[in-house]
Amino acid sequence: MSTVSFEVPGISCGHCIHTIRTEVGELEGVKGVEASQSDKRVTVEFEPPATEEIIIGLLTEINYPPVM
Ligand SMILES: [Cu+2]
Repeated sequence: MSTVSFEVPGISCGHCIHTIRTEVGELEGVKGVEASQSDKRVTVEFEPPATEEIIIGLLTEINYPPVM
């Protein structure tokens, strides 16, 4: 199991949190998603076949690109 944490400046409200949790949570291999509105961070616990690159790609696709 791996954990990765991203800064996502586009998080502005509870709807963003809900969208991110739902979309990232549906990725195969993702075991947990935490998204925080106050510090604009997304933390994901995952295992294969999910990868950091796939998670970044999905966040970018749904218009919440992480800042690395
Ligand atoms: Cu929002």
